[in-house]
Amino acid sequence: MVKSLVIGANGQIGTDLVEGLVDIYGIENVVASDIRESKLPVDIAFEQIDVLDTDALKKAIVAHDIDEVYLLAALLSATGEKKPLFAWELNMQGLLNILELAKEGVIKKIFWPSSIAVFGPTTPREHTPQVTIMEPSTVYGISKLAGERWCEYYHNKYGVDVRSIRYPGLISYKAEPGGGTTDYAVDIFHKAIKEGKYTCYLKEDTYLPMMYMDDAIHATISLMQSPSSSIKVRSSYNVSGISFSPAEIAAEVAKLVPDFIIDYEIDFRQSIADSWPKSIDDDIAKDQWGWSNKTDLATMSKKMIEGLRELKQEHH
Ligand code: AKB
Repeated sequence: MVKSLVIGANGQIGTDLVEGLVDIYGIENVVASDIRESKLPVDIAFEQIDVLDTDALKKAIVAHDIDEVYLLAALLSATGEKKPLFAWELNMQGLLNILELAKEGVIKKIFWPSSIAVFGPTTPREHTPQVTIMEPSTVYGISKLAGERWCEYYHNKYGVDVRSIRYPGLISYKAEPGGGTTDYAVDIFHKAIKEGKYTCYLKEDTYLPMMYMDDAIHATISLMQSPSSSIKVRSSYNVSGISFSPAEIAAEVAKLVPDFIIDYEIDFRQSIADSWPKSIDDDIAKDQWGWSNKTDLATMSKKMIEGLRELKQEHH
C-alpha cells in the first residue's frame, strides 16, 4: 500500500483529492497538510506545515513514512499578479523542496500540478497542442512553465518519478477556489443559489478550457497509478475537459435556477483569460495513460447545483 501526503489539502483540489485518495487507499494511508488549520474531517491525519519550511516538511514526511507527495500549495493566476515575488517564491521553492526530497530518496513519487496558464498570447488558441509556443504573461504562468522544466530536469538528471497535468479551470462545490482567473465558473453557482444573479468579471464570449473536479481527480490518480514506463512526458500533460463561455454556463444555470440573471463588470482578469487557450488537444495523454474526460457542461451544472444545495441543507 502506498502512503500519500497532500500538501495544500484545505484548498479547492486538495479537499476533493484527499477524499479520493482515502476512498482508494484507506484513511490510514493518507496524510493531509496545509499552512492553515485543518478543515478536513478530524479522523484524517493532519500536519500544519509551510511548504517553504524544509525541515518541518522533511520531518513530517519521515515521521509518517510517506511514499508519494501531491504538492498543491501555490498562488494562482489572479492572486499571483497582486503578489508576484511571493508567487514566484512559493510556487518555485515549494516545488524545489519536494524535488530535492525525492532526489535524496526520502519520497518515491511526486504529483505536481501545472496549468493551462503555461500558454500565452503567442500560443495557438484552438486545440492547443502538447508541444507548442509557450510565452506566458502572468507570474503564475511563468512559475508553472519553469516548474515544468524543473520536473523534467529532475527526472532526466536524477531519475525522480515526477508526474504532472496542465489543469484547466476546475469546477467543484466542496471547497471554494483560491484566486484564479477561472473562479467565475464556480462563483456563478454559489451566487445563483444565494442571490439568483451573478456579476461576471469576464466578457460573455470568453471561452476557456474547464473541467469538473471528479474528472480532474480521476486524471490525477490514474496518472499516478500508471506504470512509470508509460509516462513519457515528464514536464506536464495537456488534458482537455469542456470549453465554454460565461454566456453558455449562464444559460445552463438558468435551466436549473429559474429567473437567474447574469451581468458583466470586466476587470483585470479579462486580459489574463485573453492570453490563455480556448480549447486543448490532449491526444498524448489519451494515448499514453488512457485519459478521457467524462462530464459535460449540462451534467456538471446539475451536479454543482445539487451538491451546493445539499451542503446548504447540512449546514442548517
Ligand atoms: C487559474 O485560473 O489561475 C487556475 C488555473 C487555470 O490554473 N484555475
